[in-house]
Amino acid sequence: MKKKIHNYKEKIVKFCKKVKKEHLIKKYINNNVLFITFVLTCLLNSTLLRFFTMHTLENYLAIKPILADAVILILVGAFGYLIKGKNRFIYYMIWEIFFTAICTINSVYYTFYTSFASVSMLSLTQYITSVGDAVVENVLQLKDLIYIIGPIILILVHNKLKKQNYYKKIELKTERKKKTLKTLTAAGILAVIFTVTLTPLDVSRFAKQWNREYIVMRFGIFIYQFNDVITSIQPKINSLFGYDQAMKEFKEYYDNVSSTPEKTNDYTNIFEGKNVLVIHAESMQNNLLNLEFNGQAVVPNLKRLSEEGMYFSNFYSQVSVGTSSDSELTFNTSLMPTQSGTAFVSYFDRTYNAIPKLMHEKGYYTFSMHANNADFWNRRSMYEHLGYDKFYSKETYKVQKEDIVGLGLSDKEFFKQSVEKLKKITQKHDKWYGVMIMLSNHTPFSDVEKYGEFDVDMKETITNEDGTTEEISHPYMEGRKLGNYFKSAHYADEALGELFDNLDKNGFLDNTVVVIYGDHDARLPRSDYNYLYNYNKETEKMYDKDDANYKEYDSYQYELGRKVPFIIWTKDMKDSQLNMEVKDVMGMYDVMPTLGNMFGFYNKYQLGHDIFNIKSDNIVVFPTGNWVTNTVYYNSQKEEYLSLDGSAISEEEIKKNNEYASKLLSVSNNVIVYDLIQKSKEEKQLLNYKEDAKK
Ligand code: GP9
Ligand code: MN
Repeated sequence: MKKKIHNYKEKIVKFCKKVKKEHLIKKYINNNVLFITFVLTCLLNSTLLRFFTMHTLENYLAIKPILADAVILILVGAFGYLIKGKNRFIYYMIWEIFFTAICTINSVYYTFYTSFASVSMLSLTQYITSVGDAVVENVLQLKDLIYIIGPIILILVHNKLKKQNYYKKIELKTERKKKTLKTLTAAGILAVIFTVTLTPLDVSRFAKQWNREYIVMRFGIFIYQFNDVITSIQPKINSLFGYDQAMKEFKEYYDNVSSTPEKTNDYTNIFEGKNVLVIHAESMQNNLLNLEFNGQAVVPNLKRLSEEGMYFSNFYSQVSVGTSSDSELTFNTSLMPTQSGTAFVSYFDRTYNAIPKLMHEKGYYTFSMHANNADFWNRRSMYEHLGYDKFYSKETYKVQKEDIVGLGLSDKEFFKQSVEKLKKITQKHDKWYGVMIMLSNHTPFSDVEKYGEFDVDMKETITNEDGTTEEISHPYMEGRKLGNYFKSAHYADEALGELFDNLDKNGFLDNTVVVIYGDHDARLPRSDYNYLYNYNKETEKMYDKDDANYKEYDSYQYELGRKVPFIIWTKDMKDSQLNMEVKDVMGMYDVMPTLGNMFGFYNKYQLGHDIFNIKSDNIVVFPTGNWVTNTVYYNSQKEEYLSLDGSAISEEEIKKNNEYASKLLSVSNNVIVYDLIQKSKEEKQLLNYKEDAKK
């Protein structure tokens, strides 16, 4: 082995000496001027693009995107060697223009949308007009025209080469093939180097494609654009096959469902006409509500709201890989996340019967506020299809460096600025439905210094030998991810408290129903929960597994512990009959039917139920095929269940619920992938038209 390495070393040293002695680099440059010019000018353009869009030095000189762009350019450039005479220049010129166009379009698009261009959006006329306007507005900006420098240099070099008779001296056929192969090998080697530098996060973000800045920064603009084309086409391909079967299943499922609500209950229309403020509480878990450290509640404000309002204490989020966006999808449409891709990114252009759309139809001004990039989870596009009148995204907020916590603008500052926006909204609109999406309490919960003081320790007063007392601390949760999460959640809760004070001060709570949901669990390590529940302050360690005090937080408890809070609150609810805790199991897909009954809107295609109709018969289905009822949690991968009340469950019931779950998931997926709400509308219109024609 050692000898082998030694041999390699010798060979490399020999090769380097040869390169130096025979001036091989100089010779290579002289013989490959056109190829080199093509690669370097395109590389210059893609680097300039990153410079003018993402601005920081670290960004535009980052090696990974340069490497990725180089792989693509060398790959494309290699085939140029197969071409003879001046046609070789034409080949490079066509590609040069193509790559320049990609840079220019993205540069213009970025100025307008602070994100990179996506084919899926350009293919929609509404975007063409707005991007068209953007082109006109920005056409005079030098930074968008600078990329022309690439083709100009290539033309200049070509003219010079022509004079030097370069094209007449072009290589023989066998030589040309050899050069192509060698260049392809070089591209291959670079591609391998690039691939080994990728992290799992890079790969997962690449697959999802929505975090465009991130992808451009890791994979370069050319691979980004290629991936964008593929991910934009994929949903169209998915929906090409299986349509008839999907429509059949859809009709069977919904044929017996009425187009108007069938049942009324004590809560029908109780909130009709009131304003609505929905708060999307990032990563807020239900188990926080009953947690204290040294007598201090982790989330005192949320706890108070749950005690004053309608509190659904057995509530689950039903997200898949689309996390925040999936919870928004299910909240708003009562449909489940898609089986592949995410609805917000891959299927944003479908027809949805969504809460904002239905509230808009009832005369409400509908909006969403979120101080993050508008393209995060493709919200900018999806929101139009959900029926929001306006999206107040990061562009509309003042984001100062000192106000940043975690992913972006702190929740405290976000709420402060949002209330100012609300003041303006209420001047123009008497009825509104608004959503505020929080951000600070987002994984990895590591911005600990910014969360403020909240000790996650065990304090103890001890008496010393001399009779004096002192307080000591066992900082058992400090420095752990779960401990940091508590601090982060405490911060977010404080922000919520400030928001309510501010809303109240401005009279916004008098005629408003506040709806709060945790969007999904915080995906924390189970081992941290075991530590939390099994810490022994005497030994400053966990109890042994065989200790009587040891309580294992097992995988089922973990699953059940992923519950999130769901609260419906009004200022005057505290002393009313509406102040209650609903303990029946409930999922995010039950929100739309439940709120619909209260506010007077209805969606025939909702998959969940009004909790006040279904009550204890409810079943919550997860995208994995798992499901939970009041009495059983079923894990479909392991094909095993946990009885929640000690009672036995029959095989028959498991089978029935499994069939229910798989049908529901299949119908939901088909509705989205094949755009069946829209298609069935069109079918009905056609039928009516035919009948009218007969008359
Ligand atoms: C992004 C925020 C977080 O804007 O909503 O998304 P998540 O990572 O939770 O899906
Ligand atoms: Mn989220």
